[in-house]
Amino acid sequence: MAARKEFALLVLENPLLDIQAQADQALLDKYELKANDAILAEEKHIPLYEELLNNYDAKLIAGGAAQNSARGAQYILPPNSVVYLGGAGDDKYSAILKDAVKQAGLRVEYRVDPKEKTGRCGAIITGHNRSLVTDLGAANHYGLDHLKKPEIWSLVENAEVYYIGGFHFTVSPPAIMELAKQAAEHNKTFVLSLSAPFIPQFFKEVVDASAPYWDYIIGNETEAAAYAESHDLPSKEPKDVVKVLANLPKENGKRKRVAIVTQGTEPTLVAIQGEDAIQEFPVHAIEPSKINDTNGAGDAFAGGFLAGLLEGKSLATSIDMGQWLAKLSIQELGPSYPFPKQVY
Ligand code: 26A
Repeated sequence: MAARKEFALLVLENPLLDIQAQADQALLDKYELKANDAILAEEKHIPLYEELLNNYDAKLIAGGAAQNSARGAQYILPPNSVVYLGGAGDDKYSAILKDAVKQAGLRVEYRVDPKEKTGRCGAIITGHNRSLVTDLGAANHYGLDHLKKPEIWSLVENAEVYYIGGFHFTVSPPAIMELAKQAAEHNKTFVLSLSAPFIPQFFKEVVDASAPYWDYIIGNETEAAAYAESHDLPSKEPKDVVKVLANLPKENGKRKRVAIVTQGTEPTLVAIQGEDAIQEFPVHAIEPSKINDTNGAGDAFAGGFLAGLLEGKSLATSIDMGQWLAKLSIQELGPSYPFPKQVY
């Protein structure tokens, strides 16, 4: 694939600012949160953000799952390789996001909403777990009005690979489907992440509508289990689910679907459409004392993997690039990457 082409990777999802802090079980209990989860904020969660900032010494860090992946891919790729779309406000938080993407060299084309605030995500770190509570704000107002603007659509037409964070199913399924169809029609690569258990669970219909367009589908073991549950699969085992995902009906017959299920420190599983064997790829080992937090580890994996795809690397090397970038990211505070840059 032509890595030399500028902005060959186009990414769509929800730009968010993470309000991240180390906390304890008491805070999780107070807001009825699981230690390891990602949810949309309800009314009762709104005071959490102030509480994190005032009482837990929270840090403001650029987030938004696929924006983290986009920064990660651009971290590896030559300048001007990745462009990211999503909705943001015109405020202090979006200024912080713009600084972070600038450092990574990521081009962003936000739909700037004059009235809504930039989305925020409370990231509560307890040990190696993270609980994410998102108030989407302006990110929730993304849609075809922006995607179909001539200057944005020309970026879509120019790109070779589309990466959509599944969290965007809560925002604009029509925008996702537009990219999906564009990919199939022009034999481009469509990559989707399941993002969180609640996506295949509660957004099943729109996820399923996009399934025929997946060239690559990426999830972790909890997302695979949620998919299995909502689809009444006979087994929730990652090994079984990864095979089902790879073999769902597919629109573009020119590309075999690849399904990837990560499992934390356990090996990453890969199934290819029509093939019996499941491949396993070990993660890059890390001393537990070197782990800062695991917020964004999965996003970094996707970013490294996408960079490999863009560079035309083999599947095995692309997976390994994902594992490598995830290892770098978990040593940083939040979903970040080390500077000066390291080289794969
Ligand atoms: C719609 N939701 C819930 C979300 C998110 C999200 N990104 C987009 N949409 N909930 C959490 N995140 C992001 O996930 C990253 C860690 O993987 C957080 O902002 C965090 O940076």
